[in-house]
Amino acid sequence: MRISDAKVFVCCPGRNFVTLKIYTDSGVYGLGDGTLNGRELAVASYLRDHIVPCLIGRDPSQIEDIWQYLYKGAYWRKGPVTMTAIAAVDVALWDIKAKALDTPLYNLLGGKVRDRVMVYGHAYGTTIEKTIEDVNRHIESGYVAVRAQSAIPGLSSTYGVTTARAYEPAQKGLPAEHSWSSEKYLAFVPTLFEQLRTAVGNDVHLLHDVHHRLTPIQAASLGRALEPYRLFWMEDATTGELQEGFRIVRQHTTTPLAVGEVFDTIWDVKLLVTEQLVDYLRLSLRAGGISALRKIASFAEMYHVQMGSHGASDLSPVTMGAALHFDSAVHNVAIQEYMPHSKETLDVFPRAYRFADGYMHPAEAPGHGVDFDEALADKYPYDPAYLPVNRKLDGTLWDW
Ligand code: CS2
Ligand code: MG
Repeated sequence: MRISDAKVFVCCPGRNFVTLKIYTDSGVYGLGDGTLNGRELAVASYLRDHIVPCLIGRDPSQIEDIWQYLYKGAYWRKGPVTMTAIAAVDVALWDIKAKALDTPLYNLLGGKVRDRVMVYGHAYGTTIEKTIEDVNRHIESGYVAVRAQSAIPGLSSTYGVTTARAYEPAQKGLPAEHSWSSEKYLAFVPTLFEQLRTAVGNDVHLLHDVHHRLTPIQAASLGRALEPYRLFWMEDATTGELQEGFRIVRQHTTTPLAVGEVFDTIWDVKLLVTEQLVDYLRLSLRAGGISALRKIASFAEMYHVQMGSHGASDLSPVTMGAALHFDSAVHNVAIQEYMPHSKETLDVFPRAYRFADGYMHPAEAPGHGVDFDEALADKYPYDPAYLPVNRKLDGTLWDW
């Protein structure tokens, strides 16, 4: 079998997605997700202009060799654009291999180690009461793990909180500017979780995302303040470029720590893993695809670190579908983020994975089980949208 062609599609069914379709001379095709929120066209060009011409004529079964060729052969390694593009190729090739062998993808990764994948949903509210109501709504619809975010009193907007039933991480047009105060945030969050834990009891896992907004010592103090409420994890408590920063957080708190949605390679987690500075790694397949994430998971397993991959709605259903095969087959996966896509998005990506009672089930069809409706996608052209930028109350660009 040979790769006969590959095409890159950029569409905006509610939000922007980059989709790679790799065709073979046997008629089997594979799909990969090349979406990088707010930088979609950079990945589309990287794929179209620099990768696709190198793929034609190659044997699609040589997934590892193609991965190494794209990573090492470019000379310029790592980085979100490169690793997202490599991920799109890698996932499409695993899809082709599994379809060619007529089996669900999880079978090529060692087979299922769990019957279903625990997911966490996103609850939020403009007040503590509304946040509690939304957590309860999630529990009633079956969720056993819920992330809770609440508007911070005194700030005009809070990332991850909206009055709409679903929030979209990026906003249309040029980046919006939000204000930020670590002091107001730190004074508020322990009260949120105190009231939340009292309201919902002990049976549900509660999670919280700090979005990298704190310094290590601030993150340490928040972790300590949240200990009585027994979080499943505190996510992105501080930035991860300086992995040593997590030593400060770790030495002061027993609140479990998760990080990694912005990481791109195994090198980004080396110290975090070997020094056991975090409990969960949140890299998604965007970080180099299944081939890369398997190695990261095996490395983490040696150090009692578990996986809990990023699953925001700015990763396309192709990433979710493929991630569920990874989650089903990899032993040290603990949980998967699940932020449902809009109806327009789901219509463009017919898929066979499903949610039931707080858990996700991977597709049982051959491959990863997610398809792409090109004709429908064509009706939704690219529409620029970006994540907001944050400034501190004195106007300084927030730097953590
Ligand atoms: C968030 C995301 O889901 C999460 O944990 O941090 O909303 C994240 O901000 C976006 O995926 C960024 O594109
Ligand atoms: Mg996050």
